[in-house]
Amino acid sequence: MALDIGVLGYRFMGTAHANALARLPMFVPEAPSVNRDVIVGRDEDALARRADELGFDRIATDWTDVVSDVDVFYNLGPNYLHAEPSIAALDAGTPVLCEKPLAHTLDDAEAMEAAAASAAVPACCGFTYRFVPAIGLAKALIDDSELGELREFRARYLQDWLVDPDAPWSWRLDGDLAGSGALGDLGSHLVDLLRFLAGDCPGGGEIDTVSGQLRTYVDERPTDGESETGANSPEYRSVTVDDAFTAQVSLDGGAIGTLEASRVSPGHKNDLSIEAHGSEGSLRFSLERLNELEVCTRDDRGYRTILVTEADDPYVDRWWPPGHVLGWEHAFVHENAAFLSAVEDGSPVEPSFADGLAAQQVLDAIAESDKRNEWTRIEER
Ligand code: SOE
Repeated sequence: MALDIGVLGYRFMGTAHANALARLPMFVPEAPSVNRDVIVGRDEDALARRADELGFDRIATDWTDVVSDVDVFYNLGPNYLHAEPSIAALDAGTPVLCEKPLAHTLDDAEAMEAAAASAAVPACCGFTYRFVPAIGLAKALIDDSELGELREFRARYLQDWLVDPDAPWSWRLDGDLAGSGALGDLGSHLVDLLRFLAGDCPGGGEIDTVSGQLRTYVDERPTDGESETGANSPEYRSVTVDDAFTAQVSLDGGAIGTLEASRVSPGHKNDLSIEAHGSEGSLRFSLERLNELEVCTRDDRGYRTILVTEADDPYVDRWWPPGHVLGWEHAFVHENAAFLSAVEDGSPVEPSFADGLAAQQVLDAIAESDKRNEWTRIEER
């Protein structure tokens, strides 16, 4: 019996996940079969069009009608809408995948994690980049001590879609709706990847103290339509989130690191890059060259580039012969297969809402450190 899927949100992430769901029968046939049942949004005309384009059977304009009516609920809406629908779904016993960051506030993230902890169903936070084959290989190398004891971790995520001061205002630029800017939107990926890659190795562990700086360079932007509240939008609206952040972090295992993200770095499109340096070696990854992993281990004189397309590389056996490279969207197929298999087995899923909350605690501490202008400890609030 196919799992009926309900999805809140039908734009960028709605498309990425709908595409992944459509690929499953062909490339991951052992994954549960799914029915793209209902897509939820506010604009009925846009919804009807997108439901047709994304292959959903029906539309709904009220998520409360959906969360207990489907087998699985995907919350791909704006950050301020992550908590209430996800908690309602979990309380109704419906498994949830919620996009990152888990929430726009630490309080909401804690409430979501608590709901997931008491629900007997999987709750996944959409840190998709864990499911890139080269990231899976990086984790295997680190866990096999190929780098020795981790000492330094450097991660950055640079984009430039807000370089133009006339790039229109959106909910992502409102602290009350998004929670933060580059910090939560992009920094959440960096924090999760650091936790995923370094969480289980000597020198790694959890981030315990941070020192952060946030910057907003453009403090108002033009609106190009109705505001989130539906009121007639003024010509310009304030930007109340960061355009960019940098942070120094220390891990409880002793390693140190830097995390930085920006949405105003000219020439950088989707430039997530990671470097990990240990006592025995280093590795380097770039999302814009996501099929490659650069590695320098004890026997190498410098970095060598591994093309991560062999059948025994993580997830690759789903796809093509060696050298037939994958794209950004394939990680969503891997993520959906893992999540839906956990739904079918009733087993825990990672990244979980607890992972989402752990990332939110770091984001919150970085913002707090910026406010206080001092190092700040990650509080288990
Ligand atoms: C916008 O910055 C964005 O779409 C992020 O929200 C995604 O998480 C990232 O993967 C790509 O860029």
